[in-house]
Amino acid sequence: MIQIEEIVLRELRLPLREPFRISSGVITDRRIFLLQLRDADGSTGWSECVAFDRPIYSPDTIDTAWLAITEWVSPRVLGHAFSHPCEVFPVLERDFRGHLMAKAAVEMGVWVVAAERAGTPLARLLGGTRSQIEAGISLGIEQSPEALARKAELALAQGYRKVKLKIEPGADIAYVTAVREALGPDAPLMADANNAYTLADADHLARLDGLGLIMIEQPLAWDDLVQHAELQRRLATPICLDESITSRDRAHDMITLGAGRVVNVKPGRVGGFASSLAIHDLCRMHGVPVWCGGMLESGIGRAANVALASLPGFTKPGDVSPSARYWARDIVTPEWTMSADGMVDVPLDRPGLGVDVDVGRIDDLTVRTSVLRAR
Ligand code: OSB
Ligand code: MG
Repeated sequence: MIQIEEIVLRELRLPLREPFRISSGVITDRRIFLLQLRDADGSTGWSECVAFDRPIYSPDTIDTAWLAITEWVSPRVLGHAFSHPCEVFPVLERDFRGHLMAKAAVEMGVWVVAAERAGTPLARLLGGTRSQIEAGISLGIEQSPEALARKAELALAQGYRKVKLKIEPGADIAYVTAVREALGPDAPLMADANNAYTLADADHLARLDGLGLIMIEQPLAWDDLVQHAELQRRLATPICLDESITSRDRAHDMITLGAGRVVNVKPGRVGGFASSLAIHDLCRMHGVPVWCGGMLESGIGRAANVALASLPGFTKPGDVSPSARYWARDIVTPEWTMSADGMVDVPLDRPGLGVDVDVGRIDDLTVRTSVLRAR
């Protein structure tokens, strides 16, 4: 039995080494939202709520997630006994719409506590089978095609097994072409538009077909499936859905409609690990590859992603860069690193997240705290 008695919410500021620009906005100072859960026996687990400060990716924000966790999520978990962390998500979904990143943060924290209690690495508790995962890099929109091509060359030289380019109208064909020419015909390249296009751009997007992309991620609206299906019929490049896949049901709809051929799974976006596992299992059954995306997480959220990416259906490199790419200094030890051939080790030598959380440094960076307890 797992019974969570206390959840401590904290917000910290962690400046990104470089601003990260996607079509819908730019992220500079990352506001980081951390949770520390404690159960009745004193086992603790950390988790990260991956929402941004503004709703530029999904409707969730740090402030709405803080409210949702305080008012509606934590009361359904605190003081309640669960025999397995899989039982948490259904309890959070009952008569409670949306707020998936808030639900995910708590649900994933319960998984971490359960792994700690069982003396099992989180990756193993989730059903992970790999001891290393393949790393890809996601490159933000740059000032010029040349600037982007230089970054992409560097990424390939560092060993990354996939290079993802953020695109938007005005920063697409010329940018991807410059990178393709710099990297050569065989380099594993893809693009991510974060909803910057409409179906009216189908002919324009079809020009990407000549550039050998492994996939194009979420070109159309953040909550669309039907128009993506129409676009997929007009593109040779496989569409990968990110924002639109918020549940196993939406993944099923994607498959039924032919709205995409690949899924980027982010546990925060879909409500946590149980939902991620359901999407993984469904996609695997249908032969649809999945891979683990990123949300510019600190080392705590990254640990969750690495554990998830160790499952067998995660057959393409994730958006998982080492700590040093994002931060001057991460809040975990050891920091996340990548080998020269683009692999990240799944920590399997210890229970839980597999990294030490630097509580002293977190204390120094914390700008607000709230302690929630079972009543
Ligand atoms: O769409 O995957 C995305 C970052 C911010 C918002 C949306 C996305 C991303 C990334 C970054 O691609 C991935 C990472 O954490 O490195
Ligand atoms: Mg994306």
